[in-house]
Amino acid sequence: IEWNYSSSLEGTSHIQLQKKYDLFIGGKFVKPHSGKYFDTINPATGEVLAAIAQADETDVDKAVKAARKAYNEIWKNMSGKERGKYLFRIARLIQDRAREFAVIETLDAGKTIRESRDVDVPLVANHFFYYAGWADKLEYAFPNRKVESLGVAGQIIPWNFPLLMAAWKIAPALACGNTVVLKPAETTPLTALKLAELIRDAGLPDGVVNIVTGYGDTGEAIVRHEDVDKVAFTGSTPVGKRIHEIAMEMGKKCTLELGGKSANIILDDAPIDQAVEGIVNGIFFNQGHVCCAGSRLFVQENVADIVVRKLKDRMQSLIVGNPLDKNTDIGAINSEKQLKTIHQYIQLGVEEGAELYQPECRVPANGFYCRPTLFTNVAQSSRIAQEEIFGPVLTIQTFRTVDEVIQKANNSPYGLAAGVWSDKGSRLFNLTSKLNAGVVWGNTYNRFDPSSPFGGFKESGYGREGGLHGLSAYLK
Ligand code: TXE
Repeated sequence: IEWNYSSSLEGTSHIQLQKKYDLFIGGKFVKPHSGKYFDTINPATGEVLAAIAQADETDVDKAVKAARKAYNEIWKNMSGKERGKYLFRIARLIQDRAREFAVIETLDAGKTIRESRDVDVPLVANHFFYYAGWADKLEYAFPNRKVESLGVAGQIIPWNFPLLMAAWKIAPALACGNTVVLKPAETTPLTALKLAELIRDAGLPDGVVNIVTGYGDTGEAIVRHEDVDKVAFTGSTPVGKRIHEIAMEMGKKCTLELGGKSANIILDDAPIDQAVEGIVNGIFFNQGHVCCAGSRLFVQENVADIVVRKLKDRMQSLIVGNPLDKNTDIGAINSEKQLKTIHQYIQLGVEEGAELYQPECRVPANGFYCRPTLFTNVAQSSRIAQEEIFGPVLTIQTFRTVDEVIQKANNSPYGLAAGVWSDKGSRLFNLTSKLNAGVVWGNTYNRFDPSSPFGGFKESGYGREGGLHGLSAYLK
């Protein structure tokens, strides 16, 4: 199948996808034991992109055995410098194939090509570069510890940043000398499989990275496998809790990056136009499929009217549509299931008495799309203000005093991220220190860097990815 996207991205004329993708085990693409395949869909059109192998327990066992063999026979004993060379090579190959990765990510996930091209893929390369640099310096990173790898890491990732989450998982694990069995999400397996090809081309020893595709049961088979030493999961809170229980029962190391309902707080001295851009980026970036999305906006009462007015104006100019078009701001919702969830929450918000605003805009007839959505007049206890929607839906509440907003912002089962907007450094730092969130941005939002640890508190999970903390999670 060929997609001609020359109108949206100059330079490359087309992308070719296979009709069928197999499992990547022991350095080779192999057929699934059951012979079963499932479809991955282009959410922008609803059309099938490719058939994907469905791994069962037997396949997972094969992948874990391949990872163990590679660990025992090669990877564990390789010098950090050698491991680093492979990671550098992967990083450079990602840069070489950046366009291909960006287009495939957009096709499979529905995210805009602007974001895949300018955010996801560059961050993926950066992540590999960053951890490549640490591979031969682990004893300097942890001077008081004997650094020792864990063994085989089982990694399960979601569909909102498919390639980036694969990089967040694989790069630190490999840098520390572990081998990997990774399962991408069922709706977005294509870039992880492309990464498997790239890893093979980079000459990585067979079995160091294995990619098994499938649904939740495939993920659970990884978690339950007795020869998997560490589990790293990014996904929903209910599944995270289940994985935690299994991992604890089996005495495995575990890190969880789960949901969020992050507060974005505008103080009355904030630079308003800049803050409005930050709000838009905070909630509409990647269709709101972001664990740290600034989905709860808190505006100080005396500037609330102007902020809401400017925000509505700005929302009117957002373009919802074909994710391959460079002008699109909001692409397709990742799946029909997720679109349904979002619609249910919008309906719920209306029933809860909040005031709904959606700009008039045209969305394509086929595919899964949702207009940017705003709720004002929102009660703190309402479900739309408490639960993760994971879509382009923002709730707005107002506050009078800083103490009040601290109390409201922290009144959430989650604790992943937050944003604060103010002209005064003292007000920013005062607030950031009192917010119960793993990451707090000041006068910006959704900024990422491989050197910054990322992760949450409470129902947002535990453990950190990125930076030295991210290395620590893959060492004994
Ligand atoms: O998540 P799941 P879903 C939230 C978001 C979203 C909701 C549901 O609110 O609306 O979760 O999304 C694998 N053992 N987030 O249903 O099921 C699954 O195959 C092992 C926030 O897609 O958690 C996929 O690879 N693995 C989040 C991955 O877990 C299992 C990102 C995530 O899917 C499993 C995604 C099991 N029992 C959703 N069941 C974030 N923090 O960014 C499923 N999986």
